[in-house]
Amino acid sequence: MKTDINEFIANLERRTPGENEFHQAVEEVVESVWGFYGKNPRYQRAKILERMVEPERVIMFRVPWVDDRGEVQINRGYRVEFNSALGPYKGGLRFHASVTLSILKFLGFEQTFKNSLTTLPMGGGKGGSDFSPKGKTDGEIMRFCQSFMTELYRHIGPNTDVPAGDIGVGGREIGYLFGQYKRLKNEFTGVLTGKGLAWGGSLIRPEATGFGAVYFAQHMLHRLGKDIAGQTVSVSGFGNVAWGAISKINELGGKVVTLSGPDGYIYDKEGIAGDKVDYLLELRASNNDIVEPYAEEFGAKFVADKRPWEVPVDIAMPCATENEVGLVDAKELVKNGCTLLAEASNMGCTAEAVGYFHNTIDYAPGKAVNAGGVAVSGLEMSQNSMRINWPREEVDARLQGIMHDIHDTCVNYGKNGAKIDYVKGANVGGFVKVAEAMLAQGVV
Ligand code: 2IT
Repeated sequence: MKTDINEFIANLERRTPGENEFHQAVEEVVESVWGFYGKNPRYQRAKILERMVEPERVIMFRVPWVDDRGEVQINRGYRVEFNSALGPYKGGLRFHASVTLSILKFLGFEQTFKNSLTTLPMGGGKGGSDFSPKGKTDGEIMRFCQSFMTELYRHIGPNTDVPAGDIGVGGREIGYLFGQYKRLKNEFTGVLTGKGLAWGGSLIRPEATGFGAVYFAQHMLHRLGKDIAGQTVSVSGFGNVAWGAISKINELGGKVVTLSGPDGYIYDKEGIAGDKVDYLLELRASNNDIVEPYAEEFGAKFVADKRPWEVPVDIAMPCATENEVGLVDAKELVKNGCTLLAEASNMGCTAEAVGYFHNTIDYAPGKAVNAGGVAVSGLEMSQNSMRINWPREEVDARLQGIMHDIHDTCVNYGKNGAKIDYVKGANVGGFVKVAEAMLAQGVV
């Protein structure tokens, strides 16, 4: 090949200085597909990879709003429309103080391959704002969402770009965003997913990311002749993804012993079940973004300013945010007997941690494990187009089928002796369809 991999990465870094999360996400994919790319002159001639790392469009805008004291606040809004080879741009909106263009570009880039893996007709996109819902009132959140949508509405649409939730954007925020879109366009349409059940939402969408992640982990375990029943699991985060994963793990007979927040982690050796799972919804609705109240409510142990990976478990499922498992955490997990890590957060492990898992335990990346969320978003779009609502069993059966097929794709492209390289499997499996579609659609 004319360009070597180091040159490719060096070019990327030169063109996108300081975008560290984006570089991390691209490097992982490029390393996985480079061999395959090298054997396909058709792809090289069409500069498929070079085009894939350049978003089709990036929109950045001012979001002014007035807080409860009457003071004017200014945030920055974004939508990265990354790749539309397979369908309308699709991906969540993240509202969090840490949001930068680099983070949204890494998420939009990953989303393209994840959406391809679902087999549903969705391109990749991501957006959000550095607005933090922490400590805000419902009224402030509504006014922020309305101002955000007052600019975003002109760029999106049910056949163009269909946002959904991510960190800091749940049912409440989707409601406010949808209301403003409907008012501005005078159109009731499936422009967002994660909607309320009474107004176009799909059953299972709130649970889908967590349920799908556990279905995927079960497939990994079954391949090894194991099952999640009877296993102890550590989970990070306490939001929507953690909630769905914990519910499904309990249903299948596993036990979850940890949760975490920006303030630290809780260890509940009895297991997080029953009322304790419902309590997570209250914690999220409080807008405080701390997990410690769980320990007070249920008499569990709280460990300040630490991550839950020091707790000995059989399985780890990060459900919070990027780079939440580093090399030290990875070594600690393996040393304490953990044999499987299924990443429900996007890029939950650092590149060093992923490298360490490669030679030790079974590890699967977020773009495969957490694809159930966007998959059910895709099913919500189908239901909206048909103007019908499928029953719970139908959506769940489709979700299970999709997770099964994603696991098969990873096994198919990721064979590495007796082990499966899930990183390679997910990246190559996701890449092939996008590459073929881009090739067919010409130089656009
Ligand atoms: O990271 C993700 O896949 C999501 N936040 C869900 C995106 C979606 O469109 O449902």
